[in-house]
Amino acid sequence: MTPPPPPSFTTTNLDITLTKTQTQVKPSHGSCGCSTKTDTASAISEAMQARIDKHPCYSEEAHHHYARMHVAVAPACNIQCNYCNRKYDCANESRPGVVSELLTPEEAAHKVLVVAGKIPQMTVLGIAGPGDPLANPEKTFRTFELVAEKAPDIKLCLSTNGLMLPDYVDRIKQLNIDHVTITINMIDPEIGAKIYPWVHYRRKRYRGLEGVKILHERQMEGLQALQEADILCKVNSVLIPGINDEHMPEVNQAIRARGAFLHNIMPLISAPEHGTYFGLHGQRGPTPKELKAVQDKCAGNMKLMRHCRQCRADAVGLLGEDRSQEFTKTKFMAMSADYDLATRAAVHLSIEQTKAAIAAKKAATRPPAPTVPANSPKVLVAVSSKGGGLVNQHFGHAKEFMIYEVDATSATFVSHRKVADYCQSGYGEEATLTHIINTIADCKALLTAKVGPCPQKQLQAAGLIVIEAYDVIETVARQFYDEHILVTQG
Ligand code: CLF
Ligand code: SF4
Repeated sequence: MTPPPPPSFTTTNLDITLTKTQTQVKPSHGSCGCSTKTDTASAISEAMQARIDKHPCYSEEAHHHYARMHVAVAPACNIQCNYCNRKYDCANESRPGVVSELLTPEEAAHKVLVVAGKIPQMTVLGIAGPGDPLANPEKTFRTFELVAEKAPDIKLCLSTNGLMLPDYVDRIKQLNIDHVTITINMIDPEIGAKIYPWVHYRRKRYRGLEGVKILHERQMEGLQALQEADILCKVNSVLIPGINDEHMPEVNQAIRARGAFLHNIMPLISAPEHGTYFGLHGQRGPTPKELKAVQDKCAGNMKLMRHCRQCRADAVGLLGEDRSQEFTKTKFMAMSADYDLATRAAVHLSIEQTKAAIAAKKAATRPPAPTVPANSPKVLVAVSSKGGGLVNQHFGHAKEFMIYEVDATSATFVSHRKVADYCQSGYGEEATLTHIINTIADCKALLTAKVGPCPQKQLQAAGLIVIEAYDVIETVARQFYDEHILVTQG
């Protein structure tokens, strides 16, 4: 069989030499203080690193290179969240307002083998809905069993509201599901009562505080049990301004104490057209600034996930790219399952070589410590990237920008911001450009592979320095900082 082409960014075709930047490199100063800084005080052990290396959600670095897919096999749910409308997928791990095609475990397993053949960098299968996977245990576990039998190199991942988790930790362990997400929005039931109107537990419906207490106790018990079973646990928390925003550091503290590996604080998305209780009652989501402020408050305590894309329950591809429409039920059922372990291993090796080349480039350009002033200001920069950890996308093709916080010693990823596609069929839309500029107006610079003269002028008029480059993101960010911020600081 002819192996499929490797991903578009490999050591063989990656030009990681700075080719087009408009800035000048200062020969003696160097340019890169590429951050290995994380949101956790403690470093990750080698063994732990190996467990998360190819998981795009658990490792920020992996998300530039490896993809995940979800299969929608779990329709039922056992609680009600005020940000959820049962017409759509579970909003705990999905973008609200999206409906997935429901699959049987057999259909789902076939889909996984098809996708694993066509997208060999897909390394993780997640089950995240459209309801709660553990409210549908047989369908969920049957799917995992079928996939584990046929595709042993795919990591299994599960996302749940936690109500039934304590009952299934043994089964999760037995099936070698190494990554579990629990959505925990509160540890104070009084706050929980504003989020959850009812809970259905052991054939009985509990309303208000009574139900929330059960949910809270079961979530804590489940989290503890995962720790004892040595299963990696990520906690998702939906940030709801005025309800749990000030409470979030307490949630962070509690989950950390029970061994959670990663905290993903994600914004509430509530539009009236989604028909959720919050959407219909005017409950707003946080602004990017509010979200970042809460994330920063929790960042000292444990590792935070900031690259979540709130994907669909049938998502396919790298985080941020949506290839689900290539694999609708009609399409994938007509495709053959070309899963091949050796081909996949070769592609993964090529990705690892790319990662090593990027790491070497970063290390080689690190600036000497004495040149770094202690009190350098932090600034935000917006980056257009189509993956690989590179500035490698034309401004006009960006559907989202990666936001990095840069100072004299580090360049740290902080969030993504979605925008409408400016360059539609080659014609820039004026209103779209205004929207994009407003979205990144708090940034000092735009780092992009290329931008046309017209948008460039308007970006500059809005106060952004435009840097055209094709290189490792942190390298370009640090170079921009050294040449435009450090010099102005004197
Ligand atoms: Fe899926 Fe979730 Fe597993 Fe990832 S998603 S079940 S942990 S494989 Fe990832 Fe998507 Fe965010 Fe979820 S970006 S919504 S955190
Ligand atoms: Fe909806 Fe998910 Fe909450 Fe269930 S757990 S109500 S599916 S958001």
